[in-house]
Formats: sequence, structure tokens, C-alpha cells
Amino acid sequence: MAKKVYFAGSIRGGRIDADLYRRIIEYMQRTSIVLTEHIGRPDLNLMEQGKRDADIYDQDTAWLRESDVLIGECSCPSLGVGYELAYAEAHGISCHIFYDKTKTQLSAMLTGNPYFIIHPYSSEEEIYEVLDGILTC
Ligand code: 6IA
Repeated sequence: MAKKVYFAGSIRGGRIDADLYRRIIEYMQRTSIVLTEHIGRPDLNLMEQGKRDADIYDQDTAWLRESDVLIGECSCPSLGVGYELAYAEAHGISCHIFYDKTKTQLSAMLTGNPYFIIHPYSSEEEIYEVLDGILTC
């Protein structure tokens, strides 16, 4: 059965990796249901206008609770993604964290927590190989 994926990526933390998020989401959608496909949208800043933060929080935490797995791209630091990881851990949802080790040093609060399954990569292709293993088992 197709897995429900909560993809987490930076929004207000910075949109430098937005294109990468979009490619990862499109790749996962071949085999899985991605609950948070908006994270990869280039026009997200405009769409964000008019949405109440409380509604965003309620929707995202509901999606987190119904997801089978959280996939986080953490090269661009984001408070929201850090919060989502802790929330997923508290609810027993498995968490896979990707980050570009040539560009980022991940927080010790993530690397130091054995609950999180961490995948440092140096080229984008490595992400898709690992995703195949996570999403098709
Ligand atoms: O602190 P950040 O903004 O970087 O946090 C990013 C994380 O929080 C993402 O993984 C999202 O799941 C969540 N998040 C933050 N802002 C939004 C949001 N804004 N919508 C959904 N999730 C959010 C509204 C955009 C929408 C109208 C398309």
C-alpha cells in the first residue's frame, strides 16, 4: 500500500532549496502520497498571505499524526522543521533526515538523537536511492 509521507522543508527559514524540495516531492509522488506537496511550490510566499498561522499549525499537526513517515530536507535550517521532527518523534512516526554534508553542519539536537535516521548526502542522486529503500519496503 502507498505510504503517506509528511515532507518537511524550510519555508520562513529560507527558500533557497525550494526547487530541490519540488524535485524530491515529485519523485516521491510516483509511489507515495505526499501530504505536504505545497512545500515545493515556487509561489508559496504569495499563497501564504491570508492564511492564519493557527490554521497552518492545526492542519500540519493533523497531517503529521496521520503520516506513516516524515521525510525532512534539513540543509536549510528551519525552526518549523525542527518542531515537526520533535512532534513526529513524540507521536512515534519514523523520521528520515536528509542534508547536504558539503554545505551544512546539522544541529547536534538531530545528529545526537538516535531516534532520527540521518542521511548525509553530497549529490542529489543519493537522495533518490535512499528514498527508494524507505518508500518501497
Ligand atoms: O519555520 P518554517 O516556516 O521554515 O517551517 C517550515 C515547516 O513548517 C514546513 O515543513 C511546513 O510543514 C510547516 N509550515 C510553515 N509554514 C507553512 C505554511 N504556510 N503552510 C503549511 N505548512 C507550513 C502557508 C503556505 C500555504 C498557503 C501554501
